[in-house]
Amino acid sequence: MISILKDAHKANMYNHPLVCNSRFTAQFTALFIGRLLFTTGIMLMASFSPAVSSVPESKEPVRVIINNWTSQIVMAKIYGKTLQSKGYTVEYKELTTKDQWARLHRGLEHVQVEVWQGTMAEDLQRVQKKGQIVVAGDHAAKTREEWWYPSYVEKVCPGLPDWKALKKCAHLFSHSSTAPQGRYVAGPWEKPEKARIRALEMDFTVAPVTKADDLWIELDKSYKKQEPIVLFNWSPNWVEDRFDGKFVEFPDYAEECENDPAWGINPKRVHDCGNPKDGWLKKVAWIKMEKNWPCAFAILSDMNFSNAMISQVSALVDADGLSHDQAADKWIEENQALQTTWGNKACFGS
Ligand code: TMO
Repeated sequence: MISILKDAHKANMYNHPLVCNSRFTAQFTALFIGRLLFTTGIMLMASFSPAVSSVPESKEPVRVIINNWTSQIVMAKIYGKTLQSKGYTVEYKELTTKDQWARLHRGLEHVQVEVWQGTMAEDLQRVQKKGQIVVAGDHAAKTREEWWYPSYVEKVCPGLPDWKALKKCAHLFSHSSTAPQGRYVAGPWEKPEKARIRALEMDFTVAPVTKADDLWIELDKSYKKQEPIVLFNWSPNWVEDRFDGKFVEFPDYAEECENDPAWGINPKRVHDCGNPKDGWLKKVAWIKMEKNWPCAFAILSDMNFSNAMISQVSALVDADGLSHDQAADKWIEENQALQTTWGNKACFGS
């Protein structure tokens, strides 16, 4: 069969089947149909190949920032694995939320999938002014980062979640590390907590942990003994699915609260308010990303997590014990239909 086709092909070079119809043989008919299919194939490929073959647009690694709390790490991996499935080279870089900005600005890192208003708004605004980073859209999730307590605390401190009740009960939260003052267990992210405590004249000392996991260890210890504890927490997070508790209600957030001492209940100090209650959650990229890797940038732009989705990915790790990679793989496996819609236009042509 192969030799017949070869011969037919040779003959065809001189006797085009369309011209020499009188000498048509079965061989030529077969060849003609074959050619037709082949040509159609080529034409189809030609019309798609520029977009397909250009992804990945470059072999240069796309560098994805890994911070230090679960949902961010899992979502960074979901993003990275999505790129890898399209042939991109992906590198991860562990950085604190403080250190990430200068590197994004210089293009040493390219993507941060979870920028929270409560902890990062000021830094984002500051670097955005320098023009080297862009926001690749917001997630649907509404965020909150605030002091939080398990519900049983309300029994011994009536009036919660109002902050004035907490202020009155400060002594109940006293701990060997802070006695006689109440202990506020803070996260490892820089926040003006001391300034708030001072502005609201609360009898608390900030006791920061060095990594997010330690927050849950402290919560667990107190929970088992049903001892009062107030700690930094955020939403969406797995904690709200597995523990019954509430955020403390401080005076409502306003931008002036951060820079105008006259604003708010303490006329002499800033930070006499709580964090935003329905904060944004943004995806941020290096300015040249869209040009260098349009498909990867489009995937980032389309990636959109709701509150429930974020709690779920963090619970896979913090409650169910999967590794970050396992959680990302599991999420991708269960959400393939959604994942394949990301970046479609830029990745496949239109
Ligand atoms: C940035 N974080 C979600 C830990 O508050």
